[in-house]
Amino acid sequence: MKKILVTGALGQIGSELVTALRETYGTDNVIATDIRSTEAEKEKGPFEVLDVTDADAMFAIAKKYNVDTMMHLAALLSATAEKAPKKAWDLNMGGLVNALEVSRELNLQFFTPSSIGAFGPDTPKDNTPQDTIQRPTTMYGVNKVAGELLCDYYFHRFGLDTRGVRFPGLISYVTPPGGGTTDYAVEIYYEAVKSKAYTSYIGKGTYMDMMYMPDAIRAIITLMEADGSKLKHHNAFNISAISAAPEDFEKAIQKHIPEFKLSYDVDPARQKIADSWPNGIDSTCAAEEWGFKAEYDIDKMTKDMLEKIAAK
Ligand code: VAH
Repeated sequence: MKKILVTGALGQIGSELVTALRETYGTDNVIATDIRSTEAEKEKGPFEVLDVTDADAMFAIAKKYNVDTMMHLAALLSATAEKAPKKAWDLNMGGLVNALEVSRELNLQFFTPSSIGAFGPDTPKDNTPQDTIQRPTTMYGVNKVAGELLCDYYFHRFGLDTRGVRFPGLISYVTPPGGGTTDYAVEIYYEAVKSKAYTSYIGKGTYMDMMYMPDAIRAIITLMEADGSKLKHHNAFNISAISAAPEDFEKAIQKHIPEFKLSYDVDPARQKIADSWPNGIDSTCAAEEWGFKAEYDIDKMTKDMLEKIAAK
């Protein structure tokens, strides 16, 4: 039976991943950790406060619970990282090296996400291949490319079973994202329900890969359960479900809220980041090597998002 340590467990991905892992493997087999704690979290299952830049603390928690799997999610996202690049480097890379070292010392199976942010302006923008040029122009992207290479290194050098995916922008209604470039694609649904109007900081015609959180969570668990001998790539699998621009969300929302109005007030900083990323990536390797398949297109996601937010 798996015993899993999750870092960044209170984040947009972590909060839903912990719930899904506990349903799959049992509450007591999933140790949630984050830089802060809440009483509510402690009541849901094993929880520890952990600053991922503290290697000794991370090792102690992994040892205390005798885990066999590490899912490392704690990181600063793209827009925040551009405002504080040195802090982002220290947290994103320091935390990752600690998680890899603890995993190596205790021989844990390892997961950490990369992102479409690992691509840059020179990367082919459409049907972006699994293996292609990666010269990102953001600190977040530099962190993600370095992270991909580090995870490959730990696999080849130490035989550590490292696995990961390049996530698109993730859309969810449980825990809001913080400091991302794709956050507009979450905000738009909340504002559609609340005020039937939204002003997008990303401009019309800006295509980016997106995915509904249920598809993302299923992808993590499917990849980690896959037969490792069948994986040609181990880390940084391209996965996507939707390639969309703000006007595509507007159209999908108007099928449910006809009076919904989308306007634009472009934020140059986040637009610059978005413009450096692909329009749509190719997920063939993930499909062939471990059976990745997204179930939510923009219409199915929009229906569920609006219903769930209205019910909150
Ligand atoms: C961000 N949501 O915007 C994250 C993600 C692909 C985007 O990495 O930074």
